[in-house]
Amino acid sequence: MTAVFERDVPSTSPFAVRGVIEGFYGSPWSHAQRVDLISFLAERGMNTFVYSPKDDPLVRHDWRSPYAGAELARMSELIARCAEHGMTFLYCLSPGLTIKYSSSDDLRMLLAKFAAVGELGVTSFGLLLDDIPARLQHPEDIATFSDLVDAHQSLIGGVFSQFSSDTHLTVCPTQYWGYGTEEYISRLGRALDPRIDLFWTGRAICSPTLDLADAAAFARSTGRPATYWDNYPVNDVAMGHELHIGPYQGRDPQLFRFSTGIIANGMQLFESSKIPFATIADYLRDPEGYDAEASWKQAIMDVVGPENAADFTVFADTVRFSCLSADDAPELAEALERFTFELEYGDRVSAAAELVQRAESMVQAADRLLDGPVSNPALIAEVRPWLKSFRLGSQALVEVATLATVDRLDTDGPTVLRPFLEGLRNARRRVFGDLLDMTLAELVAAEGSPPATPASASPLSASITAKE
Ligand code: LTM
Repeated sequence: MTAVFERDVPSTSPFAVRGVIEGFYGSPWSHAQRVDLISFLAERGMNTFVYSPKDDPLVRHDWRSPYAGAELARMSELIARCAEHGMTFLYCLSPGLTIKYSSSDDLRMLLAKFAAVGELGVTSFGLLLDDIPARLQHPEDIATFSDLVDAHQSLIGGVFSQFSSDTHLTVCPTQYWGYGTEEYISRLGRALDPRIDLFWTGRAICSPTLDLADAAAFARSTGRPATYWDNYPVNDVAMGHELHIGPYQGRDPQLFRFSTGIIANGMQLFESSKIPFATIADYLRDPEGYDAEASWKQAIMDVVGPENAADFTVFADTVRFSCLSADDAPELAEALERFTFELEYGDRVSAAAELVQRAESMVQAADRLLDGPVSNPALIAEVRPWLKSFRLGSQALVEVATLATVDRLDTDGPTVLRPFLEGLRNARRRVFGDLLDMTLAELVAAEGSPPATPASASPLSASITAKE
């Protein structure tokens, strides 16, 4: 890609921990992407890369197996790259699916794996106990421990007691979201050495807001400030049809008062993740001065490249939905509200002309991004399915406005618009969200409309399948 980051990065931030976690389910990032990410984050004042791909067998299912050969060499290089940039490489293991808490062999193997990575120069480790059985499973564990908290206290204590004083441990508890005052987390927090940090995702797994009062409650209840594992922009598992490229928002500007910092979980879509990552870096550098929209505009410029930034922004404004934003397509929503009102009470023809113009420019933006040339082809390849839905939806809007111009929306709308609605639904990509679906569904379902004549059927609707 050609975009270059040229702004000055102030070295001060009120957050001690500022970074990204590769902590999603799905295909892990490639080695080259990780190397690229480390400099991308460092340039923006981030200081931590957390290595914890859920589907890297050596992190989770095969946590006991050592690194060797090419995998060892790649791990060494990542660690060296982080060191070059003054960044912390936080290496995590997720043994909770198969570990026997009462087994001294398992504890020994866990320590051996951490020690082997430690020999490569790592001094920050993570013990991740998220997404594992919430009850003890092995009969020996049930006989040894009173409950999961007891077992976790023993495991974490057993690991931490073997660490040297310059080695740092962060734990992801099994209950990693909520009020922070629930029994598991408060008991575990009170039992652990205060030097151990705890990951916490906020009120929810994917939290719309991170509030100061919640952060204070967590700190009071667990005896330490939270290290936020912020599940944004991650879009794994059931969120796979969403594209999370909107700006970071909903985080209290004074969160640093009760937290060590924020680690953002990425999407498998690596290039796309850089847009929200850049805004997260801006928030972390200066949370009180952070302007989400200005930061987003700059992030798009940096990641997409100036040549395609305007087109991309038109598209990106229609895929804003995420746990951080209930709005799918704010600008278009406003335009459609105006159009609908004018159709009923105002100047139908000029309202329709305005919508035709907007929708046609959306189609043109989609065409330019889909057909290229573009500055960041890897990014466009990742978002291509969403771009195709964006183009299809924009074409549908051209049809809506064109039919409105000749006052044939009620009569011809159902036949002309049905293929668009079906095409968008079949594509299963969240673009425009409910906004366009509801608009089209209403028009398609309009009662008493005679079938469209061949003359009024749009050539666009006939070409939908071909274009796909
Ligand atoms: O959030 C945590 C602590 N664990 C997992 C993540 O690995 C996953 O990426 C996110 C989003 O699905 N949810 C989790 O529960």
